[in-house]
Amino acid sequence: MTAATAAVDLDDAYSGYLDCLADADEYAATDLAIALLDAGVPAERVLLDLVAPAQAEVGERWARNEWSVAQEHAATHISEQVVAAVSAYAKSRPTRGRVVVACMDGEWHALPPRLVAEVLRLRGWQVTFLGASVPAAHLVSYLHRYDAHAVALACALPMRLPYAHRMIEACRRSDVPVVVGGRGFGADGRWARRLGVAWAPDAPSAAELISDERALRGVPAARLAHLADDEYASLLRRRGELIDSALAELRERVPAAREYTAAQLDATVSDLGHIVDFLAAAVYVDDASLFTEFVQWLAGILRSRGVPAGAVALPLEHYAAALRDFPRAGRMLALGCAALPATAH
Ligand code: B12
Repeated sequence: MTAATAAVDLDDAYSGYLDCLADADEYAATDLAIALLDAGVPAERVLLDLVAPAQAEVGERWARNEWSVAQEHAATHISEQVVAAVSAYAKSRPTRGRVVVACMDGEWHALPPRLVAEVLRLRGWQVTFLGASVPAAHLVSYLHRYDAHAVALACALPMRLPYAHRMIEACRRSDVPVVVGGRGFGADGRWARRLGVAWAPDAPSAAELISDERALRGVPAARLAHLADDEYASLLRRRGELIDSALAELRERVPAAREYTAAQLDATVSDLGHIVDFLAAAVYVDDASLFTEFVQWLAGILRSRGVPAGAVALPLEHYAAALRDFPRAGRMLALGCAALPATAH
């Protein structure tokens, strides 16, 4: 089979694969992937041009409130099964050193780095995949024990960047080169550059970087001098108090909020917490776009669930008033408010 035919088949297969995910039919999904492999489509293409974009589409359907959390979980489980089946079919055997692949502490998006791990395996690396939320201290002692050539760390949520930085530094102290990836570092990897760590946009680039130890180690240092103003640390200390007071104001100003069910209350507290966490991460990397992108995303998520954008404006204004003595956070909150549709205010 030529590469061109394989590409056409993969395009056709993509919509069929999404149908399998929608029907929660893991047998059909696995058969479809194995049929592609039988037809000569390389395993790497099946992982990166079928499973990966389908998972991104799953996320879009959840964001538009077309799919429930349960449907997303079912689809993700099927994709995990398919990745395992593709890996078993490929039967790759290691010819190169060990690479440890792990999610940052508090990071539960294990499937994206799993795809990276399988691509590295296909390219001959001996891969140890540690999965979701690995505590920094445990990762470091593991690296010492197994003499890793490199460690690949995943972060899907920008709000985890301060923790990611701590973890990157811990790996560095054990002298193991680090490559990072995932949506959490920004589409162009700008927050990885800010943290002074090598970044790869996708699995093939990660494989190339890992083969080039000089490139991995020769990354310009972190640029975090702004942290001297202590805004990030103070914001973290005030997290609980900020969420409590924002919730109190919401209940005072929006009568419907006083009647929230336990589930609605949970979701509200979680959203109020996410606003503080994304703001803190934006302050950490000193980039307002991290916060404004999040605010627009949150407004979109709530809009598709029938919640007006005013529900985002109110806590932003509350936090801005409470954080009057925080110039950088204040500027980011103002930009966040401005990024909301005019109807929100
Ligand atoms: C499945 C899923 C989950 C599952 C994860 C299960 C699992 N086993 O992975 C669960 C249910 C746990 C989950 C939870 C949450 N999720 Co989620 N999730 C997803 C979803 C739908 C798919 C993830 C995936 O597999 N993507 C496919 C991969 C292949 O895409 P990728 O990231 O682009 O990966 C490529 C590159 O980025 C790169 N890469 C990725 N990782 C790495 C790592 C390294 C080392 C390297 C080098 C490269 C690299 O290479 C990959 C392949 O080439 C995404 C949607 C999406 N677009 O990704 C949302 C998504 C990431 N989740 C989102 C959110 C909001 C959450 C929650 C906060 C929801 C909530 N309210 O609780 C929680 C947070 C949990 C946590 N603390 O981690 C948002 C994030 C939005 C934002 N503003 O940041 C997304 C984008 C959904 C959306 N459209 O809004 N989620």
